[in-house]
Amino acid sequence: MNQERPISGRLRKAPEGFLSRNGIQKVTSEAKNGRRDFIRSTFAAAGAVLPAAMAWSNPPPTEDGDPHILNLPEHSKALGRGVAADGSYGQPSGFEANVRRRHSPGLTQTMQASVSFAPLQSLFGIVTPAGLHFERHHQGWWDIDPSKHRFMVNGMVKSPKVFTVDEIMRLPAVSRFHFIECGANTAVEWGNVAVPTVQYTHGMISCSEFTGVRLMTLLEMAGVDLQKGKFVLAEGADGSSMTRTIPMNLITSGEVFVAYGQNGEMLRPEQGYPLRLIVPGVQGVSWVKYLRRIEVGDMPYATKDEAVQYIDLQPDGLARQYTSIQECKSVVTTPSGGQVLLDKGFYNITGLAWSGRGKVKKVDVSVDGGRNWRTARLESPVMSKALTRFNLDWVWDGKPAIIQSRAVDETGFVQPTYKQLRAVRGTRSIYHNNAIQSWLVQESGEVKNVQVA
Ligand SMILES: Nc1nc2c(c(=O)[nH]1)N[C@H]1C(S)=C(S)[C@@H](COP(=O)(O)O)O[C@H]1N2
Ligand SMILES: [Mo]
Repeated sequence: MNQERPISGRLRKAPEGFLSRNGIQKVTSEAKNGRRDFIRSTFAAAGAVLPAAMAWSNPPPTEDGDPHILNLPEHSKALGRGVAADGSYGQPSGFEANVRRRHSPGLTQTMQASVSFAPLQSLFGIVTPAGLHFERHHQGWWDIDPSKHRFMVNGMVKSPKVFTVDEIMRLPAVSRFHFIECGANTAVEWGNVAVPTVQYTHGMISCSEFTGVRLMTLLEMAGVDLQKGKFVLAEGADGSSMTRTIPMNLITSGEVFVAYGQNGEMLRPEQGYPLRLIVPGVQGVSWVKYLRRIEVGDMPYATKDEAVQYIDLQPDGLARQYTSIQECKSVVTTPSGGQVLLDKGFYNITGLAWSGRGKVKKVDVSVDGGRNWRTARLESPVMSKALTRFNLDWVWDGKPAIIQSRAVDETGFVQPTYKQLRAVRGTRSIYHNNAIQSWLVQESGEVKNVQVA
């Protein structure tokens, strides 16, 4: 399970005397604003650590002035590889082979009814590359022939309709960035620390630009009866009988859509190719993959995946049903469990925040287990029901530090501590754990998953 790359791979110890001779001057002359000033002074304070790229793109000349031109690497002298004559689909660098989605051994009995987690610790920005999108299958995934796939609208409509994928792709399209989070994300941490890395604690979330047709457009084409029709049932074409009730008000608002596109290309088979339902802000299970049918009805359907599964057991022994919205949540992705800081000094604390109720308004970060908080920078774009990236400057003094993030959304909802969440929800739930995550940076630099009281 030790697939984590130490983040210190990006930092290098400068050669002796380097800061005073060359490096710091270069940075100083470029110092135009407070941020650069901050970085300069913190590197000076930290003593000897400076990202190599800030000062040099080539190795510095040696003492006798040798500019190293005779030591050019092979890739600067020989011909590189050409484009492929029969076309190609680009692949990540071979040096990034460790960046993979991974399953958690022992979590599920079969690989068909299982989960693979996205490597959040290795991702930048807010978009999840399609090949690293988390997977949750109830009965395996399929690569369905789009020319044979059909999508039906029936129930409380004037004229039930069957669409081909081509017919859907001719209709007015929308493209939107949204996160999808499995309701069971962070489930194993309800009672205590259970897994070592952010990939396993929070990796059942991904964010993509999806493209498709508003479900309302398709319902209107079938002559939906909005007087009677207050809910729809969404059904997938795999063997899991994945069916979920969705309230009509989410559909009339125009938010729900039937997607065929993901990050500029067709959906990946693992994500429901050729059609999947996008239900922004709502837990992943309602984003039905291999979507083949929408039935309009006048009450909730109480299917197996909402009556007995995907319910929240409360401390009093009763269970909540139809708790679909993914509440405001955030997590620091670097530094995070399994990573190693090799030296004290400057680090960029970074992470992700999201809310199923709209935009993220603010993220605060603590490095002392929640006693003091500083407000992080939110990187643009900040979009409704999409992942939001945050960053914060930090100088590690080499002493143990507990790093946390706390998000607030535009409704004013504040992400709870474990203490607050457990006071309401107990510890026996599976779904909707949005508690504040803590990472302990130990004196050795090793980062560990911990929970603070
Ligand atoms: N048809 C179908 N749709 C499905 C599922 C499934 O097993 N079959 N799993 C659901 C669950 S529980 C989740 S969390 C998401 C996962 O989507 P992903 O595999 O694209 O990450 O799809 C949902 N839609
Ligand atoms: Mo899920």
